[in-house]
Amino acid sequence: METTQLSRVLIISDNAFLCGQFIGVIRALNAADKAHFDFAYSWHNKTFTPPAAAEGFTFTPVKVKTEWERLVADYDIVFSIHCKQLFPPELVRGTRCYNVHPGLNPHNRGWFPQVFSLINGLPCGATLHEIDEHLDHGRIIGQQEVAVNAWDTSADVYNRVLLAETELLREHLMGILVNSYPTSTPEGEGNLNLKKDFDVLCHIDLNEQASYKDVINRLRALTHGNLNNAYFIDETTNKKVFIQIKLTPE
Ligand code: 0FX
Repeated sequence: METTQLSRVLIISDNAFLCGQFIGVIRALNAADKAHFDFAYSWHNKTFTPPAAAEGFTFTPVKVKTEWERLVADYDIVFSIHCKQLFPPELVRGTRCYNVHPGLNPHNRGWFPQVFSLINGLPCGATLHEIDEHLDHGRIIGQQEVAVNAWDTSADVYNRVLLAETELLREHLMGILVNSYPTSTPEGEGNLNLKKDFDVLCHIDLNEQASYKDVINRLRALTHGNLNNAYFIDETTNKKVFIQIKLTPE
């Protein structure tokens, strides 16, 4: 009897919502297509709780920096679904690696893209791409820009981006699994933001001069639900005072 080797696919995610969405996309695949693949799930971030959609699945913790050799040996395809770890070059070269990124590469690559888009006006959206040795940089498989309204906060735009990421996965997953998909080169190197850039933005210097437009953009970029991002230091108590903005279109 002929036996066909299953392709082994690893999904590494630190984002429960998107991981749940991805599981939904996999579930919706045609049963005959799906039968050729064996899916496994990993995470790293200690605060990660597997989504309800993953009930009954096993999530194995992984450290890609030290475990890349095992991953290369064990998996044909590795997906980063908002995995907070940077894939080492050995992993990227050793097996097919893909990233779902909450930004429109090459604009505002890196940390919290929509936050920076709300400040610098660069386009924002979602990108599904091959992982290369640089951050959010590889060949692009699919992209979707999202609209940004004058009254949007970071959370409003981010929620749109998550849906765009899900759409991209739905559209391109099968092509990636069977290793047959077109790609395009990103339009240049763009710009890259790191967590430390976000941290700098959060500290509002009360003596800084700026236009109302810039102030409103910075505060809406730093308003994300109830998270404490933007703050100034109260001179009397030396305590941080956190700021959120509410914008209501008529
Ligand atoms: O998973 P993720 O949406 O994405 C982040 C990076 O932005 C992304 O480039 C990277 N590929 C991925 C692995 O990690 O991040 P998150 O779930 O920590 O945050 C989601 C949003 O929440 C973020 O875009 C802005 C907002 N946020 C989050 C934190 C932790 C804040 O406004 N302040 C915060 O302190």
